[in-house]
Amino acid sequence: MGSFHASIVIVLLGFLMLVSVPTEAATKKYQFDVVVSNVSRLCHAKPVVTVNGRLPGPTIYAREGDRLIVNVTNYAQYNMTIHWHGVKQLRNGWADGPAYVTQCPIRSGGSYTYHFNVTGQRGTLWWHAHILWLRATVHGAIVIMPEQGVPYPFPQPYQETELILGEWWNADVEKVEQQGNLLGLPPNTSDAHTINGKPGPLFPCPEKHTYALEVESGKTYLLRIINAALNDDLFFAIAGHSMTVVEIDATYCKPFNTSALVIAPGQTTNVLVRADQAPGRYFMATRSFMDIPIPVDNKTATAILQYRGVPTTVVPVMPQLPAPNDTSFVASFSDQLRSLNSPRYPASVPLDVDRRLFYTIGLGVNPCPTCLNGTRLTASLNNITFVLPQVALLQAHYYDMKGVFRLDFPDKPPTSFNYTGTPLTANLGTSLGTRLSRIAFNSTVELVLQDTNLLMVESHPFHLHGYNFFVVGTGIGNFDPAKDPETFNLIDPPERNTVGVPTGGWTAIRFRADNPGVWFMHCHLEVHTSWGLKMAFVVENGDGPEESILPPPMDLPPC
Ligand SMILES: *[C@@H]1O[C@H](CO)[C@@H](O)[C@H](O)[C@H]1NC(C)=O
Ligand SMILES: *[C@@H]1O[C@H](CO)[C@@H](O)[C@H](O)[C@H]1NC(C)=O
Ligand SMILES: *[C@@H]1O[C@H](CO)[C@@H](O)[C@H](O)[C@H]1NC(C)=O
Ligand SMILES: *[C@@H]1O[C@H](CO)[C@@H](O)[C@H](O)[C@H]1NC(C)=O
Ligand SMILES: *[C@@H]1O[C@H](CO)[C@@H](O)[C@H](O)[C@H]1NC(C)=O
Ligand SMILES: *[C@@H]1O[C@H](CO)[C@@H](O)[C@H](O)[C@H]1NC(C)=O
Ligand SMILES: *[C@@H]1O[C@H](CO)[C@@H](O)[C@H](O)[C@H]1NC(C)=O
Ligand SMILES: *[C@@H]1O[C@H](CO)[C@@H](O)[C@H](O)[C@H]1NC(C)=O
Ligand SMILES: *[C@@H]1O[C@H](CO)[C@@H](O)[C@H](O)[C@H]1NC(C)=O
Ligand SMILES: *[C@@H]1O[C@H](CO)[C@@H](O)[C@H](O)[C@H]1NC(C)=O
Ligand SMILES: *[C@@H]1O[C@H](CO)[C@@H](O)[C@H](O)[C@H]1NC(C)=O
Ligand SMILES: *[C@@H]1O[C@H](CO)[C@@H](O)[C@H](O)[C@H]1NC(C)=O
Ligand SMILES: [Cu+2]
Repeated sequence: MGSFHASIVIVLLGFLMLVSVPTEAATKKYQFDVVVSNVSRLCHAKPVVTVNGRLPGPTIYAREGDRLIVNVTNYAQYNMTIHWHGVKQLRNGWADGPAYVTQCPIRSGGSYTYHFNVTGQRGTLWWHAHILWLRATVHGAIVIMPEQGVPYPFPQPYQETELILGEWWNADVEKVEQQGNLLGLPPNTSDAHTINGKPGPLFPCPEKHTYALEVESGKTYLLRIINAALNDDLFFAIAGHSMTVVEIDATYCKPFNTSALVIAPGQTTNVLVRADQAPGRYFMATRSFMDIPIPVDNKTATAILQYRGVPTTVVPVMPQLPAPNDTSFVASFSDQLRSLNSPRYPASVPLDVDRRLFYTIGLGVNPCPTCLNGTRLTASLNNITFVLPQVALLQAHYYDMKGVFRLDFPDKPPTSFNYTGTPLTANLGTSLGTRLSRIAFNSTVELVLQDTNLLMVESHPFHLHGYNFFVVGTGIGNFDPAKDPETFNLIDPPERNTVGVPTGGWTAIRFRADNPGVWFMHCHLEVHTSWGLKMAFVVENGDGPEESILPPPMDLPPC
């Protein structure tokens, strides 16, 4: 079924007017078969979990207002769930996907059909597995076009394409995760980065797996860039070509030109690129950003911007990426991000705050008698290492099941200290718990995420499910509640679903809690998520008929 929009041409006093009348939303159906496929990269062939045998998986194309029906059938040996990253899932947490948060997993041999509507959103998002480390190979793009007849608020590109940045391990990624957990140490870093699943020709392998984008001289292209890496913030640049950033996390932003960009796991960035250089071959390249001395995959993945007609024997030009530890590039790039805030796409920033939250991000060390050092690395928010339950939190909330979680997640850390002062390396234990924070329906929330020097400082991309939020402020050092709010941008702050908290700094976000449900919030570095850097909000129902959680679907997987 196509999208039903009647275009009525009215000839009036010699003026030709095109009026687009939306009539009915379209329904788009997808079949996702979770299968194990033999994939070969970097001279290594291995069985990996994929959707429909593809890496990256299929792109979901939708139009704002569409209904999506995705039947996920699990033929793999692992339990599976799929998260539609950035889709707001209004009243519909049942389709959100994080395992043991909004649903129990789809077991091997089972199916679950995700039903959701794309309401009031357009742009680039993505989907990924939300269980274990399986999103390393189970991910793909979601492209939401504006409603029929509604143009982009930037020049119409000649063509558009998705660029999915990823990470590849030669070993089985679940073995890597398990080994880290057994030892209590950080798991092995990846062996390569990839662009659309391919590492590019800089890797010494006979099979050259390279993505190439053919362009025509003088034309403009829209690149939808997605960071699907598990653990790495990434820089991205194209040799010789400037990029105009026009959208982040499926919200339009004020356009600006840049020679490179930084993108954290979970984020998306749309850029316009004009093929305005001498016809040739230009590398698009991506490499990690890491501004503390810990092991990281520092290898560069490349793809090729190929001008039509240029022989493929021409050696491509390499772009200049920022230095791997270029914190100031990241700060100034982030500083340029502003919501478009136009009459059609206003930035509805909450100006008054009903609920103020202050969460410290900490790394830690807990006892582990079976681990190599007798300890395991851990992570916490307000000193709580989140423990996933055996049944899903949303069901426990909806059916009022007792004993699954507590609603006493603290609004501030148990003790205040010099958060980003000298490294604290003693007394690094945390308390374990399944503790959630209750938020009143439609209240406005301000959350300050404060990095700490417990063990060490590090940057963390935080993702909130069920909402977009406004990034009203950020800074280095300790957040000062007396002074810092004066500097908040409440006019056109960037609106997104994943934001980086800088190394040894803080980030303040605001959102209106108008979507009832149980919503996960976590660091999008999978290594930290598995160490417990996560929590969930319980947003209560409102009083109105359209202000409560929808009933669960019949095929919701049981625990
Ligand atoms: C996987 O592919 C490699 C080469 O591409 C091949 O050598 C190997 O036999 C395949 N394994 C399976 C289980 O099909
Ligand atoms: C989902 O797909 C599986 C496998 O094809 C099929 O058995 C099942 O009936 C489908 N579910 C729905 C609701 O269509
Ligand atoms: C999606 O929208 C349709 C109306 O177009 C509605 O019937 C359906 O309940 C909605 N589904 C969800 C999950 O919100
Ligand atoms: C992790 O790396 C170490 C050192 O290179 C290696 O011995 C080990 O086998 C790797 N672990 C996995 C699960 O691949
Ligand atoms: C970006 O650069 C192009 C020329 O390369 C220029 O036409 C355009 O105005 C610039 N856009 C912004 C937002 O600065
Ligand atoms: C990348 O990391 C490896 C191992 O940590 C190191 O030996 C190498 O010098 C690094 N390469 C670059 C270009 O920084
Ligand atoms: C970044 O790394 C370079 C090379 O390793 C080093 O010389 C420089 O001091 C580092 N800069 C910062 C700000 O840490
Ligand atoms: C754990 O032990 C290893 C090897 O014995 C050592 O290199 C590492 O620093 C220790 N890590 C911690 C967190 O204590
Ligand atoms: C916090 O620690 C930093 C660095 O160790 C120090 O410069 C600063 O004065 C301390 N702040 C407070 C309030 O003690
Ligand atoms: C965190 O909790 C543990 C266990 O209760 C405690 O030992 C530690 O002092 C706490 N740390 C902080 C920074 O509050
Ligand atoms: C939420 O509160 C705002 C501001 O008071 C109000 O405009 C809006 O109608 C409320 N929304 C709902 C769904 O109650
Ligand atoms: C798969 O999920 C089910 C339901 O939660 C659970 O009982 C089972 O232990 C899980 N299997 C594995 C291998 O984790
Ligand atoms: Cu993190």
